[in-house]
Amino acid sequence: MPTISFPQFQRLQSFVWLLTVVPLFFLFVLWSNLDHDYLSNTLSSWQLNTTRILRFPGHNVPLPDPLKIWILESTGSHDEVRAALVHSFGGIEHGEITMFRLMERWNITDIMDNYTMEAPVQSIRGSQSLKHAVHNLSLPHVIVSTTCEADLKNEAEALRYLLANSSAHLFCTFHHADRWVKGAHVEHAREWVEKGRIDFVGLSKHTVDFFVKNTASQWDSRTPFKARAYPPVFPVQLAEPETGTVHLAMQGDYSPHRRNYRSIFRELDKVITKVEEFGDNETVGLRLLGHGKKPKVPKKIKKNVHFDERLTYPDFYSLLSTSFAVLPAFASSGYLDRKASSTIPAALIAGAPVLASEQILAAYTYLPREAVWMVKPGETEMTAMARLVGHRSEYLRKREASRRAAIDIMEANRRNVRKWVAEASWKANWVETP
Ligand SMILES: *[C@@H]1O[C@H](CO)[C@@H](O)[C@H](O)[C@H]1NC(C)=O
Ligand SMILES: *[C@@H]1O[C@H](CO)[C@@H](O)[C@H](O)[C@H]1NC(C)=O
Ligand SMILES: *[C@@H]1O[C@H](CO)[C@@H](O)[C@H](O)[C@H]1NC(C)=O
Ligand SMILES: *[C@@H]1O[C@H](CO)[C@@H](O)[C@H](O)[C@H]1NC(C)=O
Ligand SMILES: *[C@@H]1O[C@H](CO)[C@@H](O)[C@H](O)[C@H]1NC(C)=O
Ligand SMILES: CC(=O)N[C@H]1CO[C@H](CO)[C@@H](O)[C@@H]1O
Repeated sequence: MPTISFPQFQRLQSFVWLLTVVPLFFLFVLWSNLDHDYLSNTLSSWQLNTTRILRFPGHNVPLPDPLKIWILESTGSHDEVRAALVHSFGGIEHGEITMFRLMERWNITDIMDNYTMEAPVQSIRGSQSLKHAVHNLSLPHVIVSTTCEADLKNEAEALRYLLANSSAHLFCTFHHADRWVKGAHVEHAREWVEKGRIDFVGLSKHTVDFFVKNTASQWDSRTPFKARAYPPVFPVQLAEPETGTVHLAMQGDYSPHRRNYRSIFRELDKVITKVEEFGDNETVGLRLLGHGKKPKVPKKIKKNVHFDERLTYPDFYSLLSTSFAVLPAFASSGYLDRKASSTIPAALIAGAPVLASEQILAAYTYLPREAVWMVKPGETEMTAMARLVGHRSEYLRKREASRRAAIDIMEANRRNVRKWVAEASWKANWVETP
């Protein structure tokens, strides 16, 4: 029988020792980086990578009861982002939401009224009343800013009051990752950064990356902060789709700077011809759901192009939900690095497949491949559509995958938001732990 002689054993032992210590060392470095180096915030993708910050004890952190949440929107825009934030923060047990918003548009409240909430919206007020509320109401633990670029300016006085006179944590949702190098809103936000009381929230991982790497890296302070990725998705009741027309949809501002209508119109023919080949009396409808100055439609395709203007949100999502494909048709590459397009979450909310490229999937990491139509390299959006219009059973699968993805994202959002708030509670010691 072979025996392990002493020297060999010793070598083995030191090898084992190395095996244990080296990974522990790297793990230690990784953890401490995740906690202290703000560049690590690129890891805070929506996929729960924040769980890797192990020093923070996560779910065991107690939250105050009640947990007071103020949701702020001072510009009268970004209704969908507000609706999503209300749904996600509304999942926190023992929460109480007070909403300060400039206005309600296009019946978005009909959608929000249908949410199942742990944290009910207890009162809805005008955003201008925030400056009184800080004197009259009991102060919040959490402030959620929907349009942080503007809210920090419009409600600067009230927010500075909260910074000085409460322990509230600010979730600052930014929309333009490139507009945070300097300015009054940046100076204000950095006061919160210095106190460790702000999380920046971007609407897709790519905008968070841009914010952290290209924008905040120009600040002259290295105080760590967290930046989170948050896909703004919320539930709506959807009608069952009809058949007979192949609906392609584009949504948003009709401005040519936002969507590339020209090339879509030029090539819509290809799809129409393809559908006519099937001989099933089917037609192609290109629905443009939006507002603004309408683009000029070539005569040839006039009967195929429909402008659905100024729809209420419930109508908008039910119309979008019948689309065979939602076309992003980005007119600028900004939607792939510094801005998050509302088309992608809108399609998921409506449960309709997006026509996506590899670049779109890489930027919008929450969009699963099985829920989209893929444009192949070298194809235009319309050549891809002409290739795909016949794939009806695949369409049903993709529609299902899109609906499934929305549900998964909403659940992940509620879990993530709860965790972010728990981290703030832990840092601020809102609940004394014995
Ligand atoms: C929108 O809301 C208003 C007020 O609640 C209501 O009168 C109207 O019918 C709604 N419109 C639609 C299209 O649902
Ligand atoms: C709200 O829910 C009710 C009941 O399910 C439904 O009839 C109604 O259409 C929903 N409203 C919206 C705007 O989703
Ligand atoms: C709150 O305080 C302001 C002044 O600080 C006052 O004008 C207002 O009437 C008070 N009450 C309410 C309900 O806002
Ligand atoms: C904090 O509260 C005190 C007392 O109400 C007030 O005088 C002070 O202006 C507040 N701080 C800020 C920055 O608003
Ligand atoms: C096709 O459409 C025409 C005119 O709308 C109609 O008369 C015909 O019955 C339709 N054919 C089929 C197969 O649906
Ligand atoms: C940016 C990043 O690191 N994302 C990772 C988050 O976690 C998931 C699952 O652990 C990884 O697949 C991602 O790559």
